[in-house]
Amino acid sequence: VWKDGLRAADDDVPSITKSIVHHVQTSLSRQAYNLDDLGAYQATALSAKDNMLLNWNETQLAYTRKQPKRAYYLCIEYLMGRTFDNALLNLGLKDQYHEGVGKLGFNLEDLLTQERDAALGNGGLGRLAACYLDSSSSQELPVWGYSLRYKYGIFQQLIAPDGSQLEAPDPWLEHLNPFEIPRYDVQYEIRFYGQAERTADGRAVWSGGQEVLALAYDVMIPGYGTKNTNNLRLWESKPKRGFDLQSFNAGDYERAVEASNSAEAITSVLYPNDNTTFGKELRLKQQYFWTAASLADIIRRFKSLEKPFSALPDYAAIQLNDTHPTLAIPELMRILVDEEEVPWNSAWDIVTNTFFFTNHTVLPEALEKWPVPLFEHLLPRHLQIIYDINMTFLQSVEKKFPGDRERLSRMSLIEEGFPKQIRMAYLAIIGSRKVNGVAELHSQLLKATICKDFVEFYGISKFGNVTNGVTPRRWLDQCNPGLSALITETLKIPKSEWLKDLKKLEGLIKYADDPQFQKKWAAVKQTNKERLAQYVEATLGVKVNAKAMFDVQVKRLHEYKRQTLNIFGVIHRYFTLKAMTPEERKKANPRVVFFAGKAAPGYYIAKLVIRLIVNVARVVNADPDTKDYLEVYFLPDYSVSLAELLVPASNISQHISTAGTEASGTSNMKFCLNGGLLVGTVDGANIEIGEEIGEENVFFFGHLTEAVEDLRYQHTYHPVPIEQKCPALAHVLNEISAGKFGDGQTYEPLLNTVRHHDHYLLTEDFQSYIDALKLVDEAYLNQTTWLKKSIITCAKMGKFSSDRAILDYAEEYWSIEPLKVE
Ligand code: 26Y
Repeated sequence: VWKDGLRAADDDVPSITKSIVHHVQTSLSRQAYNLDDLGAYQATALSAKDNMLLNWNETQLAYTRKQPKRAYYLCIEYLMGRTFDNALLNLGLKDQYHEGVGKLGFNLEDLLTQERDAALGNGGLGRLAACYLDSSSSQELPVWGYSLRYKYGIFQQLIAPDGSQLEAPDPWLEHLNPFEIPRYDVQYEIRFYGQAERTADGRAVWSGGQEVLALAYDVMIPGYGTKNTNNLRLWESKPKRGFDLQSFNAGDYERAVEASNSAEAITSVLYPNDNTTFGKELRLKQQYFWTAASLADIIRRFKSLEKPFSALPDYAAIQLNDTHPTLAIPELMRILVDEEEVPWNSAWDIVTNTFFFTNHTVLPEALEKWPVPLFEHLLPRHLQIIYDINMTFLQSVEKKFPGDRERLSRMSLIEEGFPKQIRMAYLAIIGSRKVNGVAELHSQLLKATICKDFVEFYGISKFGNVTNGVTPRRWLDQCNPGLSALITETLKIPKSEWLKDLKKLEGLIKYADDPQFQKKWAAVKQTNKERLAQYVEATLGVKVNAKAMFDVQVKRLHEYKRQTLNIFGVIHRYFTLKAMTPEERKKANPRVVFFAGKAAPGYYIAKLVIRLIVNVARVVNADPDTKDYLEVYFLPDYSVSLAELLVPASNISQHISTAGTEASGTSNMKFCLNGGLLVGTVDGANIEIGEEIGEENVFFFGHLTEAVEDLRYQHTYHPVPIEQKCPALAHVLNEISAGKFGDGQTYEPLLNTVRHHDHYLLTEDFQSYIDALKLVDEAYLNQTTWLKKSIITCAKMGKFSSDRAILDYAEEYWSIEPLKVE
């Protein structure tokens, strides 16, 4: 029913088809009779968007009216994946749209795959942010996300004929993006460079330099089973003045557009680095551009409430997701002190009650530090402010620990050296109300390492833990509709109930031994494996044995994540199978090993690992002796959408980082939620997964965190040759060197990282890894006990819903409350 000329779809099928046709003819100005899937997708998505918009408007109106305290989630990455399917699910309109689209001669499933992933992130950090937005809306919490509208997301990964990774741009905005709304009325001016001159009253005037515009784009975040629809606001950089008219008139067109190009460069591309810093000025520019625009927006909204600035912490909590938005701290000081004339100490009080900081890694190479000269050139006023914060802070340290000069230099925001560097993590710690890690072990490690001095200074209560979570909407219901339906049918409660209260999955435990239920459970997994096999056939042109056990490791390529351990294990398995008689082989457990993941373009060793995997796959898959027992695939261009195919299809997944290096991991949660069993080290959230589902259902192996430091010490000062320490691994490395998988020379730099310092302790963990995989094989042979493990694993994953995590942040950190939109 059309309520008025502009009003779009209602939720009955005739209105839906009507609104789709309306968009075909108006928004797309095309005709229904010669429409392709892309056009049909766009029109259908626009129709769904209209539905979301109504909810979005009502939500924002409710927030404006009731003025609740809000939380702002600042994350420089949001790995959203596709929006359309999730929107239909959350709106509860999937069936209606399926039917409506069918009436127009299209298949909804085909239309869904027309959408390009919004891949504005690298990995765990960005995907976590996306899950948290879904949970915020679903839990009816007033939370807004802020980030950048990168014109190009994470690069597309191609595999060259020699097996190495190639990168291509990701022009995800090439076609119309139906899910974003440009807000031409929301723009802020952002300054860079120039001069900062202190004035007598402790304030300063920052002038000159470059000014660019930040333009807002809004992305609606619908909640599941609620009207509440939050907002993700993305900033695009634009030149303040279109181009330099003077140069233009003088005929110098290049110069005329230079300034505009430099402004647009800021949000042109996502940096493809994950867990390693690189210190480029453009990246610092991105960080400031984003935090300054977001703060300007937050402050404008706060000012409309007409409250004194001292009330800011009662109306806004700002979450700093890792150190990337830490500039928000000196920026808020600048706004308060320089622009709003708030006295320095009052301003600092406001700041330290408004911000919250989450750390996502303990790897030293990921800790951001900016060289003072670069920083001073780009943000002269902010450097002054940081120096002032540092001085006051160190005075208070001196007061608490008189005469402890070592401590002062350890805790200083400025690291001495050539050049001096600003320690962003320390700035985030001292500028925030509370600090947390993302899994129990990680939070413990933080307190014992990076935060140690700060724990001694502030006391332990400033430091907490919020274990990560994942949204069961996308990571179960959406990616695994078969399992979702089976769960609903078995629990005999509406799906909306357990999807919002994931502990309800425990109701499955009593069926874990039931042969009928087990049979259905196994059938769902089999269907998912066949779906993946079809994808592999369609993309790589090879047939996968879907009867074999599917073994999956998908994540960013990084030495600490040890994809090397996996591929060396595969090679070991291949040699073992090769050495068997055909009769012996028949007893082996057939296995298909999948890898996927991107390497940072400049990360040489990680790229070599990809090359090795691809070439091992070539040799192994071509061997008729072992073909029935072992296949290996590297699936190119890992993405959220590919994960949605892989996660439901795994029998086991591997999370095998060196103990103490993976802060949490979140794909471990996704695989287990879908009934895949976990092979992993005692690290990150693996530990808590083990606690929840019972260690008898997890395949743990490897050294514990406590042992790592000693082992590394041994490796440095008392190295034992690898032949002696781990002959099986030595054999694998020697065969690679000898050219078994293509030119051995190519891999020497990678092999040497293991032979020499072995920082990630492969030689120490290899044997126990192989042993763990043997246990997996034995367990898999008994399908009854295996299925029981699989069912219990899923049933006990309730803790890892991102709803639990976001409610924890809301209550223990941000002090915000749900506000239901009626
Ligand atoms: C400084 C810059 C180069 C940088 C860019 C991206 C540094 C770090 C990152 C990304 C870090 C990241 O994704 N960390 C992951 O966060 C997940 C969510 O908390 C964790 O589950 C995962 O263990 C951790 O590696």
